[in-house]
Amino acid sequence: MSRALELAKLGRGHVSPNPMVGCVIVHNGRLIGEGWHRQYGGPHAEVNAVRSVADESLLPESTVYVTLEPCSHFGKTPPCADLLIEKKVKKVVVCNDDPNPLVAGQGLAKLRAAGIEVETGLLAEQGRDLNRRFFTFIEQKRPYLILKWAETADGFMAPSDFRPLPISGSLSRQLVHKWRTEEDAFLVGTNTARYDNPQLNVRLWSGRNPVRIVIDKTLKLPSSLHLFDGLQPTLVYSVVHPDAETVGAIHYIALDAEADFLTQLIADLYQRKIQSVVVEGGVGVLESFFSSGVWDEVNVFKSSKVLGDGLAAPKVRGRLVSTERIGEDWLMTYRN
Ligand code: AOF
Ligand code: ZN
Repeated sequence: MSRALELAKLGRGHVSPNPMVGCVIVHNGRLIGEGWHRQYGGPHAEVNAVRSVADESLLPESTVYVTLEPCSHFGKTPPCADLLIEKKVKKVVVCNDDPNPLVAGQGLAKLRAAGIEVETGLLAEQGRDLNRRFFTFIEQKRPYLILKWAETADGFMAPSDFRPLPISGSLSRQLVHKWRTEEDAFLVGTNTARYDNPQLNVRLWSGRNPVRIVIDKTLKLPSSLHLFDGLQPTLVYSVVHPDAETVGAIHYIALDAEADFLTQLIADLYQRKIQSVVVEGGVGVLESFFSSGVWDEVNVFKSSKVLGDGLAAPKVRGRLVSTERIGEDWLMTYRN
């Protein structure tokens, strides 16, 4: 199952909003096949694993290790449970049950009804951690929310005059670009959009661009900003009515000024099937997520630079789960 989890990870950045799933097939203690869900809309892990087996006559004496309950529904592909039944595999060992209402136990029930031995819960905690975005999205009906910023050794996020000043080092910046290929969307507030003029695209890594999200409540941001270059899907949230709902790749969404802004924003992102969002700042937006209590993870790049004065970074909440050296910075990760 450890191997299956490793394989599952190879789908990162390619399968959202589907989960990352890996599968290995073992005959008499020998690995005879393996596969993973490589691409959204493509074959599931079990299909790829079965296809990789050279001698299918071994399958009735084999055990299938799969990180997610085999599906029972006709989605973009036929049900994996049916495939395993058709191949008459002996046993199926599963890491996590599939919370997707289209499956939710029916895959396991189908296998058992066909006389296949089924075991569940092997390395379940690792599996849930790997697919925490998928589980949060399905179970809580909202994207997985990651708050991220860089701060100086003395706790400042920017100089007081808003002048853009790199705080984290080049390796940290490269890591953030890698994240941009893996997470569905990156969000910034009005001041960050205006003063940092971020592009929120992928330049220092290779992979697909994320969706950009900008909060511009009164639609006052200048159209000359990179965010409005139309080069990648961009969602602009306001509380005033836009002139047009869609301008090329830019979508304007007017929320109800009387209702809670973040609650509506998060619900809208869920409707758009955005499974994970990295909130990049600024301080006001980060603080509002902290106060709402609706967030999952914090990533802080702590630099050794000292500013002496400036815009104070938010006070971190949550429990520290890891500390990692990234070039000259420390990356501290917290979970809610
Ligand atoms: C599996 N094996 O490798 C994956 C599964 O639209 P579809 O047909 O691709 O179905 C997507 C759903 O199938 C997804 O939401 C999840 O419930 C399950 N994913 N199931 O048996 C896999 N990726
Ligand atoms: Zn499937």
